[in-house]
Amino acid sequence: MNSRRKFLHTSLLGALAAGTSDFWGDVLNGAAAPPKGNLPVVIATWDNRRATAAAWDILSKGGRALDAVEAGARIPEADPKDTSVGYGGFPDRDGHVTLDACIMDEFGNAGSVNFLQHIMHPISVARRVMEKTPHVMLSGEGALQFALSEGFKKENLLTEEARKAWENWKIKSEYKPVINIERHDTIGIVAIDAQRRVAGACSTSGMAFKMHGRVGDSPIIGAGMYADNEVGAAAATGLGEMVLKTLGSFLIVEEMRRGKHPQKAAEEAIRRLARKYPQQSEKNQVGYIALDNRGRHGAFSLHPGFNYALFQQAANQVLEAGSYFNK
Ligand code: SD4
Repeated sequence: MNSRRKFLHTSLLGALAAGTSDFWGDVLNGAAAPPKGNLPVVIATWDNRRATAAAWDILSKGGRALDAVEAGARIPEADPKDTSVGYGGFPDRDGHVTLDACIMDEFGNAGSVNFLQHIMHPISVARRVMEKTPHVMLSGEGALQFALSEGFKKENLLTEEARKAWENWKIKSEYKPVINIERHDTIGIVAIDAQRRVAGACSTSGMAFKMHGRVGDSPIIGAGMYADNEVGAAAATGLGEMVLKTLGSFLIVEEMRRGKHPQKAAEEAIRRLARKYPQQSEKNQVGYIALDNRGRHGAFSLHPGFNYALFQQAANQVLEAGSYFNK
C-alpha cells in the first residue's frame, strides 16, 4: 500500500473506530464508491478535529452542510477543557461567561446570538433565531429568554478551572491579549456538502476577562463568519476588534467571488489588517479560514501558530497556516 493509501486507510479505520459512519465501512469493503472530487469538505479553526469529525459524520452520509457545522460547533461548546468556547469558557472580568455565536445556511439565511449567558449551545440558539424568528440577532437577556422558551436548559457554565484562572487574573487585572497564548480556540467551521450546499458557524466565549458586555466579531455576520452559496465561506479567530473593523470573513468571500483562490483571499484579508492597523497587527493574532464552493480551501494568519482542521476524502488532519509575520 503506498503511503497515501495507507494514510487514507488508517484514517478510515480511525473513522470507523470512532463510529463515524457506515457509509465509509461500505467504501472500505468496496460496496460503495467514495465521493468524487473534493466534496464534501469541512474545515475548522484550530485543531478542532473532533468538531470536523462530527461534521463529517453528517456530510459523509449525504447530510446537509448546515447540520454538519452546527454539530461541529457543539463539540467544543460542550467541552469543559476548551476555555474559549461555551461550557468552561473563561469568564469576563466580572466573572460571567458570556457567549457569542452565529450561523448561516445555503440560502443566505443567518442567525446569531451575542452576550448570551447560561446556555451551553449558543450555536443551536443562533440556528433557532434564524429558523424561528423574523430576526437575525438576539442579544443578552432577550436571547436567554428566547433560548429558555425554546426548551434550552439554564446552566452554570463557569467551571472550577475557569473560575481559578479568573481569580488569578484578578490579582493583576491586566487586560492584555497575548498572541496564540490565550489558547484561542474559538471555533469557526465552514462546510460544503455533497450537494454543493455551503454553510458556516462560529462560536466563542470571546476574549478572556473582557469587559462585561463586550461583544466580539464571532456573532457578527460578515466578521466572524460569512457564507454565500454562490461563492463559499470564511471564518475568523483571534482579536475580534480587528476582524470587526475590516469585516474579514465577508471580505474573503468577496475576494473569492472576484476569482481569488481561498488561500489568496485569506492572505488578502490579513494583509488588509497589517496595512490598516500595523501596530495592532504586530501585537495581536488574527487567523482566517476559507473554503470555496469547489471544495478548495486556505488559511492565513498574522503570526505563526495558527492551524486548522480539514476533513476531506475521509482524512481528518490538522494543517499549519502560513502567516504574514515570520515570528
Ligand atoms: C473574539 N474572535 O471574541 C474572538 C476570540 C477568539 O479564539 O477568536 N478566540 O474576539
